[in-house]
Amino acid sequence: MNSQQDKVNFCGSECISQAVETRTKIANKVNKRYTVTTALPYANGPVHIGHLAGVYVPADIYVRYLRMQGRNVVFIGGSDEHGVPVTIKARKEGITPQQLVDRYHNIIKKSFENFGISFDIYSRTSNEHHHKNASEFFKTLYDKGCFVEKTSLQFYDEDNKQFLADRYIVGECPHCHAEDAYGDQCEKCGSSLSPEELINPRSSISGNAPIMKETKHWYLPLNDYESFLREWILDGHKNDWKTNVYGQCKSWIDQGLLPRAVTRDLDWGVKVPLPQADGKVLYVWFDAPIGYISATQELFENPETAAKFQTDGEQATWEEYWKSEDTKLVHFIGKDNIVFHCIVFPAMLKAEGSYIMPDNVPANEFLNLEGDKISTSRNWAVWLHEYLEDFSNKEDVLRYVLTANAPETKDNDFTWKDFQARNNNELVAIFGNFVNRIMVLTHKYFEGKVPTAHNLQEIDKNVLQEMLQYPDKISASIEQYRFREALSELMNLARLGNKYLTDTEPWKLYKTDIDRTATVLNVSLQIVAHLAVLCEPFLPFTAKKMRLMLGLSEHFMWSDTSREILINEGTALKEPAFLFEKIEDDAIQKQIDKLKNDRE
Ligand code: B3M
Ligand code: ZN
Repeated sequence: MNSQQDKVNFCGSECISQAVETRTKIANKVNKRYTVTTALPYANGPVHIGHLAGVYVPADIYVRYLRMQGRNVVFIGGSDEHGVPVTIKARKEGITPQQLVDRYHNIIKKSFENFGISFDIYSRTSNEHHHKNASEFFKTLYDKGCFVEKTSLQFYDEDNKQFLADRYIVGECPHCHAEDAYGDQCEKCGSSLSPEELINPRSSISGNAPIMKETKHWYLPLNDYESFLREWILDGHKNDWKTNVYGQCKSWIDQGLLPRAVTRDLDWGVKVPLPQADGKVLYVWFDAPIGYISATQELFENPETAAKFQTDGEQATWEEYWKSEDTKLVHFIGKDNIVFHCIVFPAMLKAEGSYIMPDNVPANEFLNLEGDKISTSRNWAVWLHEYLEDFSNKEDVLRYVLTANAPETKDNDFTWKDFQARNNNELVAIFGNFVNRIMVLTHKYFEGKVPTAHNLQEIDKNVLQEMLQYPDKISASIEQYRFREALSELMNLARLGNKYLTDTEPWKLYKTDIDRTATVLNVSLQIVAHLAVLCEPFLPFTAKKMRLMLGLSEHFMWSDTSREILINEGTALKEPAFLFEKIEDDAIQKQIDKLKNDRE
């Protein structure tokens, strides 16, 4: 008979002290439902570590954590397949825009799957459903009289008989005088531009100087939403939005908002659904955020994917996730997308009238690579699909490094040396080593079965008590979008385990006191099991390996970690296997050489 069976704590329930209090505080903030979106990457190239660090890993940590809390959450992603960069690249390669986005959508989708980004749906904006939905959204606003129609002079390429929107026009930047600034932005100094500001503009298709020609477009008068935005963001979110996000919003609003064109003269995109709008499509930044809504609709229209989201046997609807006040909407994005998610899209939703506003927009800063800006055009990037060719089964290592070094409050630098150091000195030396030592000792002394804990000494009680503080520490950090801090707390729990081992030295005890050895290993195994559960949001592949290795059949929830005992005595452990392995200098040198050699 197994005396530890069904016990959750060594000393009875009264010792779950303070931990519960903090947890209750956090639980009070629980929302009925969560809609978590991630910026839709442009399907004009594969995704790199900057994407993962800035948006997808933090969002995935957040969502996995919410699910482990038993919260009701939909996690939305998809490819942004419109916009001028897609058409320019397709033209260069001599293929259709559709062929181009088909290629990259599949590569991107696969990369996210490979890294464990656990979307409930990963959709795309070239699909029929989205076209219909975005076009209806536009029509609703049009019918309500939300747009202003304006005729203006715009650049036109006479050779190609085409208006030159956004990136089709290039010229000298009026601010930093870089040669090849685009009509919508200078990549050198980061200023956002409008085409007529460019010095010596030319068509990026023919290279010729364009003429000016009249054209009509529809504008969303952002100026009409200024007081709403002021109240909602500047008064309402001063304390809970990140300072970088709040600061950008404040500066946009204080500068004074202007009407923004939501249509373009292009043939690739969602057709403007008006009879007088032949040859015009919705501006990519108008249709793309609607893509979040389209994807949610697709999720709930498909009985297979919708089945997961029933409450009390009732089928949920997409509207609940976008229109109900008890839903918390969170957009994960990079800093260059702040204005669109905090100003333009909310103004669109407000204009429509039936949608909720995002509760938070935890935008990250940028990740640089070896001291230089990541650049697709200069091929200065670590591409996710290529990383896995060289480091197969090391998805969690990259997730770990990108979280530990995430650009949460300022731009950060990814270097291969730091990647190696964090793997070798943290994952291997602290986390992996602790787990491995306990596994090996249990096999050596107790035939791989969780031994019985006898009388607990002060040191055991203290370590257990301290262990129980971690779930709340990690929760509190995650709920505030501080993922680096959360991860470092997880590592502190592994450090605690190592210290306990050093202090108790079970390998010495074994010679004189088997019962004491058994107790120390039982307690250590509880720490290992807690690590296995708490690491899941950050290191999902490792969590799974650990569950298998520990022979844990149950898939634990976050609240289970308030128990001291997660693994019962007598449980048969599998053979110890290393969770992480050392990365040698030559593997790192190879990556550095590759980066430098492939640079364009
Ligand atoms: N595709 C820009 C980007 O990838 C854009 C995001 C759309 S989110 C609706 O940075
Ligand atoms: Zn510039």
